[in-house]
Amino acid sequence: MADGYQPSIEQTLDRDCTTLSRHVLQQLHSFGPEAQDLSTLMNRIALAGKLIARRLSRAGLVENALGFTGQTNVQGEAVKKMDIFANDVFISVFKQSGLVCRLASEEMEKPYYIPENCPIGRYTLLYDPIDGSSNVDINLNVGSIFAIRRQTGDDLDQSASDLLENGRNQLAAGYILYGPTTVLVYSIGHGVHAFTLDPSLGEFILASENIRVPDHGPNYSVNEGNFWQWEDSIRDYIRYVHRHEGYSLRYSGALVGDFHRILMQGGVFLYPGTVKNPEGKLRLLYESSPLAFLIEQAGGLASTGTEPILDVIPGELHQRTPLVIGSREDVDLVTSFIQERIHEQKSLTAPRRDPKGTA
Ligand code: P6P
Repeated sequence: MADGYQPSIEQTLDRDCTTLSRHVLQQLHSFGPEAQDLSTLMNRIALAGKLIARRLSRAGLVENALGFTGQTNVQGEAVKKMDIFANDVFISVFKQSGLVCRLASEEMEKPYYIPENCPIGRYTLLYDPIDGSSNVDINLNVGSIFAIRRQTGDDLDQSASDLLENGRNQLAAGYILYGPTTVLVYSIGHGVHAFTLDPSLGEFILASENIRVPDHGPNYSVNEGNFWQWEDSIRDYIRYVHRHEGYSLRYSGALVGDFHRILMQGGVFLYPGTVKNPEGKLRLLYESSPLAFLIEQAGGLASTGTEPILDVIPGELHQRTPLVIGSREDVDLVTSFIQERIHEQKSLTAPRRDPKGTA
């Protein structure tokens, strides 16, 4: 090739060649063993996303793809056929990988151990295989949420107790949004990046790098049908946004889609505790914590309402927490109403001081 050859379409080719696995290595500036592991892990997650997207795109045409299985999962929720399909896809893509020994899923009471990968596999996948599955049968967006943690110890008793750690030691976190296009958003601690599945290539191609959530946005995303089950502080916040210009309620019933809107446009998503579920509905380890990792990487906040999600140490695998997540200013506004009520409560219950000081 002549010296000084300049490919004419270098930029376009570079973009089309910036696959997920290449992007991981670029971010880590390394071809070392851990970088290669993470690159391979993300590649396998991308494969799971492609397999699930393909199934969803034909769900209405394929026998036995839609509807309920008739079973109830550990969450007490009716299980959809797509939940099981997606759950098994993630298990399959990590077989023969030598990387992932355990998978902890919303759909499985205990972690699944891949025999040939244990105990050499040093990573654990925590995931919600299909989040928002009530949307599947009506062709609305659903998602998969994932987090990768390092396995500490051999876990020979299969208690998986090392998973009961806060979310700050997640190696990677992200989600796949199955919508008009299939989008994979992830972070390995070096910013948040989005890839779009190009069906003609069968590859996720880089779409946006270093996504930053606006400090404030117009969207608030919450199921107002629970209004009467909430604490007064949350009702105070809802009354505030009802009375002030510039707020729009957007709620799809699928966390991943609602979160993606908040990430891209700003605002706040809330799933507070209710009378029925005082700890909220969303699960910490494979829903709130991965999204909290992402939103903090994007410059936003994620709170239980009283403490950062990433600081919460779960007591059990499927622990739930309330969730307030999104733009910094909007999360702060919600938590300010919570703090105000806590302060009010304290002043009401504080021992009264006798003005004469004789008490
Ligand atoms: P509700 C879906 O079941 C899910 O776990 C999340 O994806 C979603 O944000 C939430 O529950 C919806 O719950 O009680 O508003 O229907």
